[in-house]
Amino acid sequence: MKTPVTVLGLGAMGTALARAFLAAGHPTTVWNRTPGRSPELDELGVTRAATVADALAVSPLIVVCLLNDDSVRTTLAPAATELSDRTLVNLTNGTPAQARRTADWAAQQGAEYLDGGIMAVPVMIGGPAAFILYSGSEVAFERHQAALAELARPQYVGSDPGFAALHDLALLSGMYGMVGGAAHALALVSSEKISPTAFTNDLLIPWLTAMLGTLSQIAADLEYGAAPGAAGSNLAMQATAYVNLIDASVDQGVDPAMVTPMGELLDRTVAEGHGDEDLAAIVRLLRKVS
Ligand code: FVH
Repeated sequence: MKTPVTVLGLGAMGTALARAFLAAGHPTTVWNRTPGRSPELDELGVTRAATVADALAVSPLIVVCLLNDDSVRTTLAPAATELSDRTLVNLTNGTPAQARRTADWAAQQGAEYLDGGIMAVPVMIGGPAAFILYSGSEVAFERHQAALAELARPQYVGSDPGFAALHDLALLSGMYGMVGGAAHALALVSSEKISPTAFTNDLLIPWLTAMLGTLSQIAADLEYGAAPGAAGSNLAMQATAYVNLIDASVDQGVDPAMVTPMGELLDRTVAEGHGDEDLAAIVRLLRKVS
């Protein structure tokens, strides 16, 4: 028999997780604060627990996917004694500090702890593009890796329980930078009679795709250092051109709120003497190291 699994939380993501476990043949018990949520799971054979304690009692593997850290703590605390000898996998979005605190608390209850960062939206769960980052107990990860693989490709990023959250938030930073930049780009073109769809499909996506290749170079410069004068697109030049991006936005009636901070960072980096360097200098500035 496949490992029985409990899923706490039947929001959009928890429901997708429970559905994937059920589809893979795992006996699946669920609990949700608001009872009766996601009725479609009933015909897939889910078991609904009346209380959190009941839900924890029946499975060695407990997956929690709630709104935030507060909801995880208030949900688990009253049933803490049921966590002994369980593996607690917390896929709720949170900070590294929250993950480390929950790991300490879980250890006090006699549970193994894995923190996770889901790199997918609900519809991707169980599909090939989804992956989930895990950190914390390596023993627990190896024991339950096959079950966790039913949800998404599992990627273990270290024994520090905070590392999954750190990687998750770093990846989300990259995503929000991209969608924020795209939102500003679309505001600019739609200030004229330009098709947002054609602009996005014919120009924006190919451009961003081509620029993705530069990220590896920035990372390598950061890690190993760039040769002096090696910057192909030096920051002083970029800071000068960036002013046009702000001015044109204002001229077109577009709020520059999304793009102004990057201009300020470019200016600061140049002012601190790094105008002949590439974008790795901005990373150093953000990390406040010289
Ligand atoms: N959905 C997504 O695209 C992203 C993908 C990446 C990972 N995130 C994180 O996953 C967590 C859950 O997200 P979700 O999409 O399932 O969120 P909702 O559909 O809003 O469901 C929220 C569930 O949390 C329950 N809940 C809220 N507050 C409490 C509380 N105080 N005590 C107990 N449970 C609580 C809520 O229950 P109910 O409202 O139905 O009673 C839902 O089950 C999240 O960390 C994302 O950042 C999703």
